[in-house]
Order: sequence, then structure tokens, then C-alpha cells
Amino acid sequence: SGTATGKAGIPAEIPAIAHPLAEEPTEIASNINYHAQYGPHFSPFKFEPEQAYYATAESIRDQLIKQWNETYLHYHKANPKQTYYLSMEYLQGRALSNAVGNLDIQNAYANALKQLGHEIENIVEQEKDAALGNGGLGRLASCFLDSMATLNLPAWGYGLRYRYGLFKQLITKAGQEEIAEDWLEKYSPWEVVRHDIVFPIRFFGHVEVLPNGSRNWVGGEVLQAVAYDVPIPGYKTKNTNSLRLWDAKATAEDFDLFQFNDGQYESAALLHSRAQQICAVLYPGDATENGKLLRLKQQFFLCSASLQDIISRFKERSNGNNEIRWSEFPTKVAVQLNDTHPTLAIPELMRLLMDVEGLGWDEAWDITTRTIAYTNHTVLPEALEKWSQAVMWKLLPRHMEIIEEIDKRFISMIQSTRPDLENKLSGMRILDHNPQKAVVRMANLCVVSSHTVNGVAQLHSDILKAELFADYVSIWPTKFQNKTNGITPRRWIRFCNPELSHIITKWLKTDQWVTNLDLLVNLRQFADNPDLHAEWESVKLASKRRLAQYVLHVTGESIDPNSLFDIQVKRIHEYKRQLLNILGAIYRYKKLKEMSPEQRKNTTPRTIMIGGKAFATYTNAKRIVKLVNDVGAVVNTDPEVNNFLKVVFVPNYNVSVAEVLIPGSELSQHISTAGMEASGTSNMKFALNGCLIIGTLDGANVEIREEIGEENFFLFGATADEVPRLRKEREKGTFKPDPRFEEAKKFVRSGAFGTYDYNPLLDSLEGNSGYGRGDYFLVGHDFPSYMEAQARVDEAYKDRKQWNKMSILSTAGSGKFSSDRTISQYASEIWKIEECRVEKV
Ligand code: B1H
Repeated sequence: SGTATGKAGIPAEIPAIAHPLAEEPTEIASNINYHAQYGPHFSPFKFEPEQAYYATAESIRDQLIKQWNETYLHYHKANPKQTYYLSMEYLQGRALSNAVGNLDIQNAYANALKQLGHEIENIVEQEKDAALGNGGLGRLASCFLDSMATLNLPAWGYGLRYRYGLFKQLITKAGQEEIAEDWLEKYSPWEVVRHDIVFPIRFFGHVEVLPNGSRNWVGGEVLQAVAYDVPIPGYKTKNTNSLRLWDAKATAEDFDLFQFNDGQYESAALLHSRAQQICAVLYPGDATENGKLLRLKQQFFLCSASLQDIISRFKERSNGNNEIRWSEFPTKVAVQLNDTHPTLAIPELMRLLMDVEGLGWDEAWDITTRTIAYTNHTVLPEALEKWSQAVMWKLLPRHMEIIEEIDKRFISMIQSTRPDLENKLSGMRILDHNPQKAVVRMANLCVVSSHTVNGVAQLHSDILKAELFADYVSIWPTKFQNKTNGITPRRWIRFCNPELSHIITKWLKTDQWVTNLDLLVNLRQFADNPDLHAEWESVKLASKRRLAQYVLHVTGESIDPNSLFDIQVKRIHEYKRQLLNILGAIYRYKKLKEMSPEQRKNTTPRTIMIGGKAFATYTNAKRIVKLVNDVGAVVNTDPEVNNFLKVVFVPNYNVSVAEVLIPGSELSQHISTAGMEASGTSNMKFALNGCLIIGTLDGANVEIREEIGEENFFLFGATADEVPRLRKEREKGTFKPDPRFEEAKKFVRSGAFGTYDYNPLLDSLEGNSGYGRGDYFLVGHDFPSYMEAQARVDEAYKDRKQWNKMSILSTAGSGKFSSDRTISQYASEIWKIEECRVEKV
């Protein structure tokens, strides 16, 4: 394949072109006009916000492309070890504001748009979120991409280009309704299709044994994976990495012209329609697994396309050495599995090395295990992936042979080296031959085949070592690590909260904190400074007003910016205990009703906001959404109390909504049953923006509390090590529930919030066990200490000086939770990769 230079392969330099990049606002405006007129997507005579958004995005993309290409060329020449992050989810959110921020061209673009009659704030809002993920796991992947580029690391993301990302949540009388969100409805200006980067992906078929004994997977159906690249700019650096998203297609040869001419339109295009199904929708689960064949196809599609691409790049860069030195593969390639969803990368890499490249088992295994590392994100048993062996044999016969062999070799290794573990083997091995349902345990396959396994917060990693993976720890004591999650300070404070950022920069006398978040500790010396307090409080109030405007706009509810803004936003799940929050609100409402008007005036007015999506078939989660809405409908229209309490369900929570909510928050709730939330990452975003946390000793809460100081954290609830004993007591019926808890439930059962049947939800909280009962999440146990912590919040809020100080100290203590810190640790302790900075562009 030729290039613009006429030579084959990647050129030594990028040829010059006559396309001066605009820098001055007037030039930028003319560049935006150019895209508006010459772009093939819209009529040239319309320049409303929508057209202005697309033209602006394309103009910014021009700015990115040059440094993006230079980055690729630079990595190609330097040929460093490179990381490939494999994830089924990315929650990218909006790209325009992020790109102008990272490129530091915000002002120039704002001016240019003004010249064209538009405000950049409105143009930014035109963009639909790219929501190719469900929740924390997907957003973590996106924060990691931002940090990898900002740290100038040769590190890429691979994912799938879902046609429909996470559903849009509508709130109706019935509660949550889901509708497909068409983020590609028009087109995305941020992706570049690479028609020249296409790999075949096989499904089904059978294994053929060649005369020389080697094995070969043939037959079945073959689809094509096409690369769509999304640029990932780093903050104030030239490095611009890639997120490569695969889409599926079929070829012209797959189209049966004869059948079509015969009127059999559907069967003529069978493979084309199968291809469309692959990337049609993001699997909308969070922490549950329902064993859909299509989901397994998606997983394999991602793994196979990415590994073929990685191998071809390795070969391309080994060029010159006529013979490819496969043993060097792990010195050039690190593959990180974002949970078990891309586990098939393991047998696929083995297959490609053995069946396609001709290596033997031992060599292939050595390469695979030195290349792959695995991150665990949950200990919830229902989220630990197990795939039916029968389904796997059908869909991926060669991979099942390889998995069987890995399992067999693992067993004989244990039998010969660790006879003491033989009684544990049935739980440790990869294949589970349970006659009810024979399955492959993906987490076990990952642990056995990875060089490193990590959890996502200290407590979570400790639990992995002590429980889930305890038996493996005794075989491989050094395999297990912790990498506490982080968030990108660019999106999560610098861009979403520019006013607070400005104050921080002013008091620290530097803006270096944006890339060195530890510098925030220097705010501590000003924690009592009245001038800082005044500025801090006024910025918070402005953000609260903006948030109140937003809430009015999306719900019609007016909320008082002088009340305490209390927010819980995350996926709806019983273990996250939104039910604890709403029962607390219900109790608060009941007590307010019982008070005299004089007594009410001594309370702290609160606005409780709850938001999040429920998995479409998760009935109890949907009941919680309904309950929150029903409580709001009663409380907010009750003239006796609605100056002291409001309850608002914020619909369709997503990345962009978070960017409005978090700056305006004063208290946020991270109240999962201890031991169940692996990390949480929104807790970090809230703390960074000066929001206080009420929470349990779970996930990263533990470390946040350590960093910001225990006096600045409203702690309550059982600890992780107490949970098993408390569950037993609950089962035995020896637990005596607090009367306040009983009162709150009874109030709901009385019909105070309408006629919807909440009994199934409330029954789940009863101590007597039985299906759906037993209060597995210990809402009853933690209720009294939760209410006491809430009382401490109310008191603390009355002392504004004290509250401001705690708020400043929250921000000051958040330095550790930069994803730059997390990614630096992955880079040096797992991937062994180094900075590869692009100097010239
Ligand atoms: C997390 C998931 C998850 N852990 C299954 N596990 C999924 C599991 O589609 N599925 O089937 C999707 C997602 N997500 C979250 O990861 C944890 O619950 C959070 O505590 C953590 O902060 C986040 C990032 O590590």
C-alpha cells in the first residue's frame, strides 16, 4: 500500500500540506465557516447552533489531527513498549469542551464563535454524550485514557462502536422508562473511520487437524471488524492517543445477489444483518450477567480484532529484523483487561500465536502470561462472569480446546507442586463441570493467565486477597496488587468547575495542580482564612444556582439554593442503598410534619437529589426509582414542609449531568453496604469539588477519609468484617430493628406516598429470611447510625465557618485521587512502560 510519499509502509515524516491551522479568532471563525460550507452533512445556508456545533467540532478536529498523526509516527519510530487497554465500556461524555480545554484554545474558540453570532456555552450543549458504558467501570476507562495522553504514555484504548449506547431514562407515572439513545443519529465528528484497517472475525465453525498435527479453526461465519478511531488529546501536551472502536460489517461477497434477485431479500443479506447486530447495543447491565450469546460474540469481536491489530503492529515495528522475535512481544506489548469482559483475549492470543504464527504451546503461553494483566472491579457473585461450556464450544470451538488445555495444565501443576491445595482445586480450576450447568469461570481464567491481578481500592484489593482469590495468593503471592482508582482532574474540576479552579489557582499561585493534584494540600494553610471562605462560599452558591436552574428545567421543580444540597447519583442497585437514603428522607418528612412551625424553623433546610439508571429488568431497582419520585411528589407539594425539605429525582443521569450536579453539591451520599462497592469514583469527584461525604467504610471512601481527615467525613454503619456476622444475626431473627426504621417503613405501607405496591420492596428489608427477604444489604442495621450521622450533618451545616473549612479540606485532601497517580502506578508497577513525549509538531 502506497502513501502520499509514494513509498510503501509508514513514512519517515508527515508530508507538508497547504492547510495552515488557524490560531487567531478571525482565522478560526473562517475555518469554522469553511466546515459549515464544504462539509457534506448540512445545507450551507443554515448556521444554527446544531450546524455551528458540527462545524466547530470539525475545526477542532483539524487541530487534533496533526498532533494525532505525529504521535502515531513518533511512537512508531521510537518503538517503545505500549499498553493496550481492552474495555467493553467507555463513558466518554462530551468531547468538544474537553478538547478545547486540553488544547488550551478555549478563549480563541469562544471569541471565534462570538464573531459568528454564537455563545460557546450553547454550542457545547449541542453535543450528545458518547455513552458507550454503564457506570463507574466505563467512566474509569475514559478517565484513564485522559491520563495516559496527559502523561505522554504510549497507551491506547480498544472498545466497540455501539450504535446505541446506554439508554435514555424517562420518568413517567409508571417510573423509569428506557428509550434507545441515538448518539450517532447525524454522525460523530470525533471519529475517523479507517477503511484500511479491517480484520476478519470468525464465529462457530470447527477445528481442523492438519497432517503435521497443528490445528486450525475453519468454517462458520466470518464478519469484518473495521476500525473507528477517536482522538484522545492530553492536557497541554502534543501527545494525542487513540481510542480505537471496532464496528462490524459484512463484505460484498457475503451479499447473495442471486437470492436477492429471486426476491429473498432477507436471506440474501443474512450476514449483513448479523453484522449489524454485533455492535447494535451496549449491554445495559451493571454488575449482573445474563448470559446472552450476543454479549459473548461482542466480547470475542473486541478481543480478536484488537489482538490481530496489536500483532500486526508488532510485526510492522519488528520490520528490518527479517525474523520476528516473538519472545520480545511482552517487551513491546502490555494488555490490560478491564474486568473479565475481554477475557477471551487470553485464548485468542494463544490461538493466534500457535495456529497462525506457528509457535509451540510453551512459547505461546510464556508470551501470553507475560503480556496480559487483569483488573477485578467487583466481588458481587452475580457479576462474576460464567459462560456456558456448551455455548462456548459452539461459538468458539478452538478457544474451548485452549481453555481446556490451560485448565488441565493448571490442575497438574497444582497436583505436582501443591498437593495441600488439592481439596481446593474444584473451586480454583477454570472449568466447572457442575452437571446442572457446565461453565467456564472467566475470573479464574484471568487469574491463572495474567502476570498481575489488581483490585481498585485498598479495601477491595485486601478482600480479593483474603477471600475471592485467597487460594491463588498462596501459589502466586506477588501476583496481586492494588491500584486505587482515580478521576481526571481536567474534566472533573478544571473544566466542569472553572470558577472554583480559578480560586484554587489564585490561592496556590500556580495552575500546576491540574497535572499535579497533590499540590492541593497547600490549600490547607488557608483553611481558616476568611477571604478564602468568602470566595469559596460565593462560588459554591453560584454553582448551586446553576444546578437549581437545571433541576427546574428538567423536572419543573424549583429548589432553594440556600438549602443544603444533598446528592446521591449512581446506578440504582440494592447494594448502593438508595433505599436507605429515601427511607431516611421519609423519616425526616414525617418528623417535620409532627413539628410545630417554630420547631421547623430550627431545622436545616435540605434538598435531597437522587439520580441514576436502573437495569431494565431489575425490578427492585425500578421500584426504588418509583418510590423516590412518589416521595418527591408528596413532599414537594406539602406547604407545611416544602420550605424545609425537597426530594427530587434527577432524570437521565449521565456524564454531562454529573458535570452540572457535582460542582453544586454540598453533601453527597456513598452509603453502600461495607465490602460491596469495590471503589466508587464519584465519591472522589464530589470530594474534589469541596463536597462533604456521608458514607460507610467501603471502597475508596476509606482512603478518602484517611486523606481528608476523619473529622471532615460523616461516617456511619457496619464495617466490612462485621457484615457476615450481622447477616447471620439477621437470618436467626435475633436482630432488633430500630423503631425509627420500623416507623419509616410503616409510613410507606400506610399509603402515604400513593397506591403503588411497595410491599415487595419493603419486604426485602424484613429480617425473616425467605425469597427476596432477609435484608441482605443491612439497611435495618445501619439505619440508626445513618440517622445519627445525618443529624451531625444538620448541626455542622449551621456553622458555616466550620462547614467551609471542612469543604476546603475535602478539596485539599483529594490529590491522591487523580487518575494521573493511578495511571503512573499502572505504568511503572504493572505495564513497565515509560513516557514517550512528542516534542515537535
Ligand atoms: C463495577 C462492574 C460491572 N464493577 C458487570 N463491576 C457489568 C460489572 O455489564 N456488565 O455485566 C458492567 C459493570 N462495574 C464498578 O467499577 C464498581 O462497582 C465500582 O465500585 C468501581 O468504582 C468501578 C470502577 O472500578
